[in-house]
Amino acid sequence: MSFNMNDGLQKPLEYKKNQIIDDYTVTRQVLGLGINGKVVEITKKTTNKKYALKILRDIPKSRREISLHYRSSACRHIVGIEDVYENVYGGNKCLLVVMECMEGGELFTSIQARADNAFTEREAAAIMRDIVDAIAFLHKMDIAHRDIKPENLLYSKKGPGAVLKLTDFGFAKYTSADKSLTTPCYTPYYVAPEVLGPEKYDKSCDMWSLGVIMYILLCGYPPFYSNHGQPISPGMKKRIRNGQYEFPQAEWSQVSDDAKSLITNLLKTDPDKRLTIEQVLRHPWIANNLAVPQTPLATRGILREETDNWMEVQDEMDRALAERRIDEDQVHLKNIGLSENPLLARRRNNRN
Ligand code: I85
Repeated sequence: MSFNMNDGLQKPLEYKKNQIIDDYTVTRQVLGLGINGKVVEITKKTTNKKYALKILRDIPKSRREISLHYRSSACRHIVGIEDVYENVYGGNKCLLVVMECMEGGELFTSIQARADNAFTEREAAAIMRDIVDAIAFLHKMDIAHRDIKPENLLYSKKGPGAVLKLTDFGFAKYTSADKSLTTPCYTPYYVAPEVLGPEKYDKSCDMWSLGVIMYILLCGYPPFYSNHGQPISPGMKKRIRNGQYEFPQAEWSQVSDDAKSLITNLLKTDPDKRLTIEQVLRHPWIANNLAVPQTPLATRGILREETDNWMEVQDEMDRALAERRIDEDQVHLKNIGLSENPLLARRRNNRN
């Protein structure tokens, strides 16, 4: 196996120039549609093994996606990259990413399909631990994923022994604190905030998503949703902005306080107050996930009842993520301005 060898000795990414169809049989089986490209099933000719192929246009953005994904794929909880091709396809330059095939499908589909009755808080904690490991790996390398959502969490296979992995680096961003290489010369007095970079706020976007996913894992419905079944209502926007959500008794009365406190500290509207991935790793519900109570959860039943609404839940998470990616950059600009500027600081005090 060429991926998941977490020995720090990753071979450099090589774009193969020969035709992908020399090495793989491309099927018509579509596995999914991303915003940036289609994912189809292919088989390697020499081994007859299945893989997933993501087809991207050859533009700088796609090269960044591939480079960040490739560097991350040494993690056990991130989908592995097998090969990358640079081919011309109908006159257009394309980048073809061959990934290990995740045959177990999406996280919540698999929870919903479980045959055994009880899905417990301890199992939810084990799943969270896997997602947390993926994010910790990325954040340590100063990579923010920025699109952590249920559709991007896939199981390696069906049944026991399946590994949960994160995919789609289409919005991922390198968030180096050290901009000295990219911006070699500025005088600190005059440096614009965007030059310093919104380092921390990209990572905090991942932490918010983690909070939303954990909430859904524990009850089967999202913390924020629109009341009338419309895609995105002004009311829902307002609740997200104000962090207005509840733990309704019916599903939450048996859930541990540790779990609720973790969610509460992930769904902080102020990114500065939100937990970092390092803090989550040390949180007892994650660090000690084997000792989490085996309380049965309502999740599976609710996911089944609400199957028809699941597409809407996904759309809403997409839009919320898109807004957050923009919003938190602005929050960052505001924060720097306030801290450096006595006039603004006085205005702020007057307001309160
Ligand atoms: N295997 N977001 C939703 C899929 N193996 N999938 C999406 N962006 C990506 C599809 C649309 C994620 O980068 C995506 C990307 C990569 C994959 C991917 C990678 C590796 C898979 C967009 C499957 C699969 C394979 C066999 C069976 C099944 C699923 O999706 C299922 F169980 F569903 F039947």
